[in-house]
Amino acid sequence: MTQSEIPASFFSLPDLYRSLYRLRRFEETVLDNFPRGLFYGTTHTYLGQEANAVGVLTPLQPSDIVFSNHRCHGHFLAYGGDMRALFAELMGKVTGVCGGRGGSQHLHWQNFYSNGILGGTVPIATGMALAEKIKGTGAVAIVFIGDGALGEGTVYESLNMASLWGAPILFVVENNRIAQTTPIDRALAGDIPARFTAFGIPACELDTSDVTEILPAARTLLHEIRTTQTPRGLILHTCRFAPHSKGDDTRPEDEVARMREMRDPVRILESRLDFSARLEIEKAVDDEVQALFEQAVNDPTPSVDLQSSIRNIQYSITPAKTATVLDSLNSALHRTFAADPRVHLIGEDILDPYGGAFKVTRGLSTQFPERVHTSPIAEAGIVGVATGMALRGLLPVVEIMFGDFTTLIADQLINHAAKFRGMYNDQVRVPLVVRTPMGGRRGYGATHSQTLEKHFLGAPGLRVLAPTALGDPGALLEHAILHDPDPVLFVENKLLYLAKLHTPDSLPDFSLTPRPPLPRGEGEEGEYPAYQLRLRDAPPASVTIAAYGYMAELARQAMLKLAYDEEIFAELVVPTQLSPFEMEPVLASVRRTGRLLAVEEGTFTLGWGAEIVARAAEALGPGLKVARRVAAREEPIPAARALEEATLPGVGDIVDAVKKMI
Ligand SMILES: Cc1ncc(C[n+]2csc(CCOP(=O)(O)OP(=O)(O)O)c2C)c(N)n1
Repeated sequence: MTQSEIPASFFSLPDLYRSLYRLRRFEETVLDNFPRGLFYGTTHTYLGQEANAVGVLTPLQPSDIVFSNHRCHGHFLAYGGDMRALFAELMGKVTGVCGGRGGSQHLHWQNFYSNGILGGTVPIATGMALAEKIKGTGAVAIVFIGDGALGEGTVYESLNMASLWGAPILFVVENNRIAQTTPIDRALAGDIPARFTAFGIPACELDTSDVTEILPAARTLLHEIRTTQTPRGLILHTCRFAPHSKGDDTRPEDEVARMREMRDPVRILESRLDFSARLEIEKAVDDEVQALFEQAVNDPTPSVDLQSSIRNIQYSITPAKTATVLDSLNSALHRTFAADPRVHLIGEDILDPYGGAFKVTRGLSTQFPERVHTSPIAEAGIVGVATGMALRGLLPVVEIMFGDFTTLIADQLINHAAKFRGMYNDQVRVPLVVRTPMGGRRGYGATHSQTLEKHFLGAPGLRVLAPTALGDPGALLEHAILHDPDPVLFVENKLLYLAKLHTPDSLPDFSLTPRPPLPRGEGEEGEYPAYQLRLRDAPPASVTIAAYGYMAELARQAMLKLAYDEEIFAELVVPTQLSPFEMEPVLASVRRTGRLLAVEEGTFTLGWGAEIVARAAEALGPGLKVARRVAAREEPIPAARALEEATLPGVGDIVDAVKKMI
């Protein structure tokens, strides 16, 4: 449909004026009252840009999705969000859009989302659009960004994937020519439409504050997206009338005054309305805004009984049936794909016959070609896309080819996926699993050998799991994909892939106690398991070793050496859930032994070991006689075998550390 085909009756001027004026009065009320201390935190007002939100969002359909940014109030209200709830959210009230947990930048209601991390929202919205396409709902996604966000790499990863994969999404760039205090000519090279053209995405550019020009253009684009199931861009050159936030406007006053004179969306429409009708609208809106503001002022604040947004979940151990950790993981992926059509896999080089860098995904693209998506090299982008899919009801699994590249996805995991459940007041779930191989000892050198999971431990809302050769690591993965409601970082040690699975029968020297899956009581949820290994028929242990992943294998070898060479007996505790961390299995053992050695392959400073030693000291006081840590030396991991061995902790280091403690 072309613009000329849109019936004039599609919009009514008084309705549009009312919408614009509501946004205007809301933001003015916020700015006027900020100095009174009624609002908490910060705010980014939409003054001057109202025509964009009203123009773009008026033609929306109920199932369509909107992902907004820090400057989200206008988008939220134009979407149909409740004004009292928005006032209340800004005041930190329990009646707020997210119960006061989100604040000005973090809103979620119906199909509206916003986040204050620039650029990172774009792959998520792209993933949401793809999820709706996969589900066949006909819904489209709209993502709003400013000109400043065009500096973020994830935006281009998203344009690439949206174009490649035909995402039904509208990218709206609101170019107010300034990012906080930085003018566009200091921050943006080239021109904006060319950015869309480069990715084969048709884009429309408008330099207007007239909502009656923006609305038909947006409507046409949305119609095209809906019918072609491909993305579009909309570049809106616009004007910001107020400071970036509250008192931080660095622009000359006359420049802003000129904008107000020439480009005020409210005044542009005002002149086309009958005077008395306009006054009537304004009076009604003024009264409404004032009443809603006062109601919000009187609303209660939330109680301080903050609950953790992450809940522990129940896990049942399926008996190991396969030979190696790799087989176990691979067959688990096949099982999850067969069990649930919502499971999708995204990653680099995961198609058969290659089947992924470590072959964990082998066979999946052959058996489930529609649900295995080989991706561009865009780690942050694909985790964002998967997060969007998870938010919209799919069960995405991402493979990050090497764990070293998790530095690239840290923002997506920590600032987006892991936050949404808590930040949006428990209204959403992000059932996303990111799998990645970590670890050295293969001579891959400094950028393909690291153990980096410590950087993700303790991130609220994120679960970090590390499978071991004990039990069935595939069952762990299967549970994470199908049943865990929260984002999971699943850390697979490379050397474990070819390790044979242990069962109680295959460890003749040891007694293996898988910690029972914990329903702690009726309706209560448990944890992923921790295992405990003791030498059979040995005297009481005098030291507890805590280790996970491949280091648990080395610790097991060290236990044998210590017993046969030194007559020192140890107990080994092997958790599979590293974060949030459940100390009790470690404490139970240290209560018997009084000594704790924590072993990890990552570097020493601020590692997992530091955390559990500190927790043991807090919990046990003098009951903990001595503690030590074994970890990697703090240097880039060398490639040469002997040098790499000297850098990473080995059996000898564990034996030496235990001997020093006894
Ligand atoms: C990743 C990230 N970097 C920096 C910031 C801090 N910040 C918040 S808004 C902003 C300016 C954004 O400019 P633009 O994208 O043009 O949007 P506008 O504020 O003009 O609407 C900055 C730098 C942020 N929130 N997120």
